[in-house]
Amino acid sequence: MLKNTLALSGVEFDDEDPVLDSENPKILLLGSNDCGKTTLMNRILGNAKQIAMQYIHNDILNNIRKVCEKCVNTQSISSRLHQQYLSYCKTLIESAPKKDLEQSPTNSKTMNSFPSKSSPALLVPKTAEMIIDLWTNCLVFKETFDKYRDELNVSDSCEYFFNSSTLDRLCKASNIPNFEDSLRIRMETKGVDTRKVYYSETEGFPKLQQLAMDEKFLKQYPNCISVLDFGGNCRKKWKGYFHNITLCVYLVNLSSFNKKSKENPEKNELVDSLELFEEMVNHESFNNIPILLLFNKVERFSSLIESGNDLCKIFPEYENRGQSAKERIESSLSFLKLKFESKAWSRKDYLHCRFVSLLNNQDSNQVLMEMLTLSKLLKEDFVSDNIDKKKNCLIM
Ligand SMILES: Nc1nc2c(ncn2[C@@H]2O[C@H](COP(=O)(O)OP(=O)(O)OP(=O)(O)O)[C@@H](O)[C@H]2O)c(=O)[nH]1
Ligand SMILES: [Mg+2]
Repeated sequence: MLKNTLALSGVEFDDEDPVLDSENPKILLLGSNDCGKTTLMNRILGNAKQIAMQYIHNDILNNIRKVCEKCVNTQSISSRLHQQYLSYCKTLIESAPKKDLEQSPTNSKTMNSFPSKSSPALLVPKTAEMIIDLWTNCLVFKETFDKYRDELNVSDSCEYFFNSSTLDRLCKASNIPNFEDSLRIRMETKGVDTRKVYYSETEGFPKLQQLAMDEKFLKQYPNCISVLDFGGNCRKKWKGYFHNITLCVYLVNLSSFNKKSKENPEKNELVDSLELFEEMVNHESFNNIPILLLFNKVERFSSLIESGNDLCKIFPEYENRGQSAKERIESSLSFLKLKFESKAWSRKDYLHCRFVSLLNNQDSNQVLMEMLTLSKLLKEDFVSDNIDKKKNCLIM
């Protein structure tokens, strides 16, 4: 068996295909952790991938715990915290889970049962009240959050989940998570999550991938592809999936330029993603295969640059040429695009770069359309009829 170990990132793969599903065209979603691969999968599925409320509660409590621990354990912060808020922090640390959530590799269509090994940490209204109070009234807590969010690796969706109306809604026993919640939750993927998804050559993906296929649905969306969502922190397990590929989507987390890589803690996350990209894109398994390079979380990147962050901390060769915030954002994005393109030295003709936010509906719809177009799965006339709509997408 041919085995190919990639030197820098530790990715191993061979020519065995564990999916045994070679009839369908295959789209791979690759990239380092937290770049939005599972978010993209959720976009493809519509809201078919239901998430149990406990997962959301666990995610919120886990994120709040990290900030509370920083507040309690750092002398200079705890001494500035009002007694009441200090006691809130201690209570929240006690009631929170101690680990980031993981999503096991699965082909099942729902995640409505909690993994049996972990005990669900539930967000009761009293706990939610403490979080809301800390978040809205405690300046020291908010400052700590802003200053240490990258170091603590809290989720990019904290602002959404710590919001009082979201928390109030999520605490109600009768409530089920909505689609927005499922897009915002952060759960690491373990291994590879493979889904069969349906599409039509003249309509693209349906708004919602149905779980029970009835005749009417299959008539409208008769074609099938496999989409593989790889866990960014399990690169050693990415073996055996790299053939019969129709399209490779490589995602980059633009907001990660201040973070350390979880996979290689001595490296910067964005640098790690760049190196991984170079190894992936130039490998012979990807010869002649279109690559869609998605620079994701562009809205968060823009706000980071606006608030004074700069790429030259990690790329000393970067010269900021912009005066206004808008110019600085554009100049940083162009720099990153060139940087990634320069790594795809053998694959220039096959590379398509886009700046997107997968939390944005319009960007996401364009990405889904582009995935099918690049995979050549749509009828030519349908593609040309729809090409104009791309003008609103962040394309450079
Ligand atoms: N601000 C912002 N957050 C995003 C965007 N896209 C995804 N996210 C969030 O970023 C996190 C990304 O999580 P996933 O999609 O699970 O990341 P992943 O690439 O599957 O990560 P692994 O499974 O660990 O490899 C989630 O909390 C998403 O809600 C975006 O465009 N902007
Ligand atoms: Mg994932």
